Amino acid sequence: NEGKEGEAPAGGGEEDAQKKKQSKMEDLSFCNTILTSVSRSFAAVIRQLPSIVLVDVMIFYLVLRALDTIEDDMTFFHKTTATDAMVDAGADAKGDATDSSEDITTNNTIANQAKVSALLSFHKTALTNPDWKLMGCGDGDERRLLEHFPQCHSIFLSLPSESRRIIMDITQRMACGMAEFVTKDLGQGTSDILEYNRYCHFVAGLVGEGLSRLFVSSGLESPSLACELHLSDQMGLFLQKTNIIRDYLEDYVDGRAFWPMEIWNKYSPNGDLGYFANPTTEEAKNAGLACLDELITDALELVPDCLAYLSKLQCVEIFRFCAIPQVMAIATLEKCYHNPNVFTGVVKIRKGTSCLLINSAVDLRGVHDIFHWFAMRIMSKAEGLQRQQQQKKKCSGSKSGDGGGGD
Ligand code: RWZ
Repeated sequence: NEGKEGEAPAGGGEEDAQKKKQSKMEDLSFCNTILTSVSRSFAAVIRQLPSIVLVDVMIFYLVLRALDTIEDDMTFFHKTTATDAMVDAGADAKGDATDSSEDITTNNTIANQAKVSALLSFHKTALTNPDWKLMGCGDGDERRLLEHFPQCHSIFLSLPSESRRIIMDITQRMACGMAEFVTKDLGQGTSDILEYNRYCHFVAGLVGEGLSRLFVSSGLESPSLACELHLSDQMGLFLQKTNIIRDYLEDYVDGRAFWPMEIWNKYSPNGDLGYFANPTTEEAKNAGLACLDELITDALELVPDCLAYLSKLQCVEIFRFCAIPQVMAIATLEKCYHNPNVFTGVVKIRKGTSCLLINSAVDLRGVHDIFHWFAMRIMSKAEGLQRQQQQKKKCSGSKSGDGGGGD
């Protein structure tokens, strides 16, 4: 895409042009390396995309990952930036937040204010100022991504203008949605299913919309795909809900939980989401499992729309890019169903299983078969549990007048 954006070297600038090309190569190499370090699995599916969309999707991922790192940072007021508006926000916050930290509430409020302004200005700073970067936010490779953001920006600038427009639009709308949730106390999860869906729409559903638009603008998919906003949203929701279900413990101990109270409240007798974490009693254990199963059932309702979206794809590589995370998600949900490990540690699908899934997710038929197989396994587990419960009822209260044959 380089020639397009008019970097015509004015007379005698051939060496300059050479240098620019060299540093562009270094920037692209940085993006490729950092992508692999922040997400092995996404790097793999992105890398098999046709070259006309590959870099666009890669930059889309890195930009949103940078935004996500800002959203996740819990001590935001400590951060400073290289540029304008955010420096002001950071400076204000620093001035007020004394190191004595007597008032944690005040510090959190300040941190949240700084975070909200960082999120709301992200598209105007990170995506318009080529020197923008953020030091000391997040850890490890995510921190490195933000500290070296100009290298990402350099490749962003070389994308076609329509791709840049799409990435900017989605980034701005996602940031706006994230900002709405920063000020909410998520220690006890989201409130109702509507709010749970809304959060998932911002952080994942919009990704689906952006990807559809990038596919269409590359010419690899039909323009009508960009109109399937509901289907692309549901694709993102299915992945996000699966992560939220699986990451219960990790998110809960971090103080940012997403399980909707409208659902978990039915199972927690003390009105605390933490009731399910590391359960010691049989009651707590069973309550957690019942709640988990209901959340999984809610996520499964998205499956028909996910299959409908996949059925509209024409390009095989794009199909695989979209289908692989989906089959991983259904496998994860099956593994989580009624699994007490969700409440004590991490649940991961076996390496052999993921290899098999990657190899089968080549066409709609393969994906259908995988979804059917895991849906059947979930169904047998559910039926087994139901039989168990009926058995218990019969033993304990045969005099209770319950006719027996439940549904
Ligand atoms: C897949 C091109 C990290 C971009 C967004 C996603 C930040 C919060 C995390 C970039 C699958 C997990 C990655 C659900 C989309 N949002 N949720 C591209 C990104 C699920 C992907 C990750 C969301 C996202």
